Amino acid sequence: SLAVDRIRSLSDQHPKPSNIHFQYGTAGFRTLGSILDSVMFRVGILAALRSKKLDGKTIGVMVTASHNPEPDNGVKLVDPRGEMLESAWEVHATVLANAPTTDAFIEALDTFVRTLKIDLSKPAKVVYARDTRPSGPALISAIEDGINAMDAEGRDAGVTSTPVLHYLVRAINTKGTKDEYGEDSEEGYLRKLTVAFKKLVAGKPAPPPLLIDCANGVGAQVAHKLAEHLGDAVRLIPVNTATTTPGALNNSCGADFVKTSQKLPPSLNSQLTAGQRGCSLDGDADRLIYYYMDSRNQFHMLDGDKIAALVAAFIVDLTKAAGLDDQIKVGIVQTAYANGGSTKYLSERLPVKCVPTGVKHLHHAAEKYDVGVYFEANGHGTVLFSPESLEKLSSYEPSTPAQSTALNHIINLTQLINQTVGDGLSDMLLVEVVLSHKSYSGEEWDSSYVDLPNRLVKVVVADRNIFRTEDAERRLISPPGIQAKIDELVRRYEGGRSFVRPSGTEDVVRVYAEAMNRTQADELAFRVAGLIY
Ligand code: 16G
Ligand code: ZN
Repeated sequence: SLAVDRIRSLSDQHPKPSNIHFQYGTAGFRTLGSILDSVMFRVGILAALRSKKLDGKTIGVMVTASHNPEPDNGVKLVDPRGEMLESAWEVHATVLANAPTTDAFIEALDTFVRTLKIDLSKPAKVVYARDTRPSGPALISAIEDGINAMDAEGRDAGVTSTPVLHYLVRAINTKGTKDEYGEDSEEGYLRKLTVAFKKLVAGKPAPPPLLIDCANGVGAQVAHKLAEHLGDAVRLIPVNTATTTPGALNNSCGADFVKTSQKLPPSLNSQLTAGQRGCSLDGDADRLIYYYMDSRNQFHMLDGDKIAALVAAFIVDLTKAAGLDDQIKVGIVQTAYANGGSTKYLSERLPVKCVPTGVKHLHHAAEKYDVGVYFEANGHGTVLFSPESLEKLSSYEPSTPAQSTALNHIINLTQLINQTVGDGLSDMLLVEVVLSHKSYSGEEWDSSYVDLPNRLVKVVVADRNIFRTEDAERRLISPPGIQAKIDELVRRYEGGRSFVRPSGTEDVVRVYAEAMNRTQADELAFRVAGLIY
């Protein structure tokens, strides 16, 4: 049974602030770091219980608020294969986090254990990590109290990126099995990626040095180590690496800044020269946005949609070259935020599915393809190879040297790509591989299709929960009547498209619009916003 006395005395040290409702949303719990202490303690307990429920498999806990401002923090749980926590447990997490007192919490725990028939005699293992936020260490110690309250085994993975933590969870749980994912350490991760990368670019001319904007976050630390492992294979130049400067994190830099403002971070202005390319990570290094300066010193952004198009085309080419194209089919997963230009371009070539925002939706949809390429426009994404495809790759006998080369490339890609979750650095190496194989500059990559001008607007409303959507968030079903008005507005704009959805991470409603030119996209966005005030 539960060690009630121990839980009680530890829980009393982590009281829930009154008048605050916590919610496990698309990205876990996320709010001001200063009010998350009780949530972290309870998440430690929940992680241990999830581990017991899954027969002692290791569960991951990541403390980060990604691209949000420095005072924010957050926490999310990672399931045994390195994927996001199963949705049903998001509700349990929310219930436990909101029990007002220690007594109420213990009662909720007890009910939870009985309803889910969790066998408390099973072992429990939890691995946890944090990003560079100043609130991180205290929040980690609250998680440790939760783990100790359950007498579970904790492993501190220190300060590292979100994708490394996801990798670790999968590596730990597959250790010694035939599905072994890699050595269960950050070093093991770096080695796995860089060994695959070096094989993929062997014999190719070294690409020009690559600027990486690390958003002054944990990506800086991982990028530095990655650069050492890569040596001359590609020279990385990490910038915005001030992880200890107060207020610097995600401030006018990083992938979210670039995507949202469609601008180069001012700190890179003098560094990115004509013809050069660079990229930005977000605060926990799970997102990636590329860009380049053209010969007239114009900035061009290459977002998640452009990455998906580049990578998917490359994998299709390789399956053809290997003679596997009728056995291994590539499919794409996007969200409503994917630029209409990309959706048109991709759906003329490959199956494309649209799903609601949030990595777990994309991930699950991508699992249904032989090779599923999923990217959010904001730069979060990866490529999944199904177990059957991996099997085919390992048993396939190529009939020509050219087929054999292509097959080896695909196999190396399965090692280079972090298949647990979107991974800014792994995706960056993937992009570099494709550019190197195709001898593409940023400009050539960009030319596959033209982005439609678009505009994203935030609207603060009294209650965002009254906004409900259908059709992968592309249509509003509530409040009634608004969708018809949106449709009517959209019809007046050439190439117009617009949708409204409640944010899963902020107390706002988002409006997206695109049209044939900048002015029209802006106008459509603001007129649709006007409908929902
Ligand atoms: C979270 C999601 C991200 C999504 C974003 C949308 C994960 C790990 N992260 O950051 O994929 O794009 O939320 O935010 O799922 P919004 O709901 O506020 O628009
Ligand atoms: Zn992130």
